[in-house]
Amino acid sequence: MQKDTFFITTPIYYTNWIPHIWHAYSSIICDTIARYQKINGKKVKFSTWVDENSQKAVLKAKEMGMETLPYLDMMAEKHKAVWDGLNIKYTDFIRTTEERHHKLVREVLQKCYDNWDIYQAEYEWMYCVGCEAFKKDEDLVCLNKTTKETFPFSPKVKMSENILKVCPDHLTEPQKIKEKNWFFRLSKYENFLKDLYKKNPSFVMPDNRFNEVKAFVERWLEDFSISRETNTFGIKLPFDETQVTYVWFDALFNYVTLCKYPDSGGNDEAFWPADLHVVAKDIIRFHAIYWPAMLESAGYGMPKNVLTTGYFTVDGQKISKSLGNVIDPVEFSAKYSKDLLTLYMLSSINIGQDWDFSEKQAILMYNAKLANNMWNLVNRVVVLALKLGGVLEWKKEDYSHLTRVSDFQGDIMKELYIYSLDFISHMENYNLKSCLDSTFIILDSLNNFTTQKEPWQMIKDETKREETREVLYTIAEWLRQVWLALYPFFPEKMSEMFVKLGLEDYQKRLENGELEKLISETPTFEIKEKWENLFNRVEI
Ligand code: ME8
Repeated sequence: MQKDTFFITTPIYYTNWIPHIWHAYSSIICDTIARYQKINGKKVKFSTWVDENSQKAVLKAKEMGMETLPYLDMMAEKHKAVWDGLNIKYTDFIRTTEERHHKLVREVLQKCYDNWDIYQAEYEWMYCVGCEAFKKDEDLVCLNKTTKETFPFSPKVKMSENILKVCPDHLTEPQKIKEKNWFFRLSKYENFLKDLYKKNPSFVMPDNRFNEVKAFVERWLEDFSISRETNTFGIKLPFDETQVTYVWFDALFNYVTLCKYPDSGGNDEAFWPADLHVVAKDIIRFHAIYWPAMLESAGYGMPKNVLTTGYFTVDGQKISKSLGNVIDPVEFSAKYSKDLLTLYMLSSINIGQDWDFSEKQAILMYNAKLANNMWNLVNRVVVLALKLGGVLEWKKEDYSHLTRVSDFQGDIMKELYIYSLDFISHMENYNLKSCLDSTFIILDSLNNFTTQKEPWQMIKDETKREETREVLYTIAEWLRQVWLALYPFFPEKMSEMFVKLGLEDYQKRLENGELEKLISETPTFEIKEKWENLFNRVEI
């Protein structure tokens, strides 16, 4: 039986800085998918917010001369302001310093401990605070301090004051740590993981990332430390209060806290297992290897899919504060529009690819696809419909060949029918780029259809009034279908257009999960006046 719930999660973001454009990418993907599931009738839980028990945040607070907790309060609000500023419609928010999360993590740690999956051992390792992860030589690169060049590490390279062994992402030397810690017996779960991957061929998406995960598990799984002796900030282990939980062990369980102890005070356990975790490639091992093993140990079911995004650069350069190319997503969307940001992010690349963020490309794409392709067509229909009194009515007998798509006549109907089916399948597979691509192809076809039919000529001929109405109805009806499809991407603009078409209750009905019903209706359109441009061209 199909579940009537859908639980989607963003990573919970570190609070050593305010979310930037790349964090917005993950959140916009989740927002679009969550909105689609909701209009499609599912009960949706969409969670996000902050990962607070990290050393990075403690160090950052210190650097700013603040106590840790007030610093975290301040940052949590700043993060929330970003998501609200972008109209990300999350349903659940979590801070990992919350009591409910401490409670859950201590419960699951105890379960894993009772399950003989946690043991004590002494180790000496390298730790990168930037990644909040343990590192081995093979995870590091060499950095020439003078030239700032990096090159692969090998035991033959002689380290010196000038040649350092650093984390490839943060270009900092990892700390050397020697501690007596508690370890999670990951090695015990090797067969379990292999089996899980075999039974769920799309557990990690896209395939190339899944192959990397499988290859990693194939090589060797090592137990990992789940506690820290020297840190004091974090969740104390229930079986050894002198140590705090390693930030990743705690952070991953945020997804379960949200179901077991939801903010509403009730119980959302029906939402577990999660349907989709959206993460970037930097944290795929945590989500696809550690996480299922930890869940299995604690007695929870497995998430359905992990969707992995690539990494992006800005104008060809790695994003960094020192280069000054960090983009604030709220500022960016205020300068242009949220639609421009969404369109560019979701239709430039397939999810999973690395890419380069370019403001110029974003503008060009918006102008071509929304300002020209879509808006010109809308404007044509509106102007011509007004000349016929503004009402385009569904005439059951006369138009039966038009929207009863199974009886389609002519190429445009066939194409539209295939589009509808493809769109759903792309959405269900989280291929957001394909959803948008196929939509813009359909809009091209509708534009061609309009040019061929020339309703602006037809309208001049009294004897062709009915035919003109029929052509305009076809275009308007298919614009309606396209807008229903695009609603999860551009909810405000689509709602506005529905209202202008005389479909006042559409937003409400969509939010009630009536997408399917709306698709099959054949409403009357009532255009009252000329529309102001909703997709103005942006000058570069
Ligand atoms: O890793 N390109 O938090 P984080 C695309 N707290 N996406 C990027 C990116 C880039 N250059 N850089 C970051 C953490 N991201 C942990 C997660 S979850 C239980 C704990 C996005 O603040 C991407 O989604 O470092 C990545 O997974 C996330 O930000 C990491 O955010």
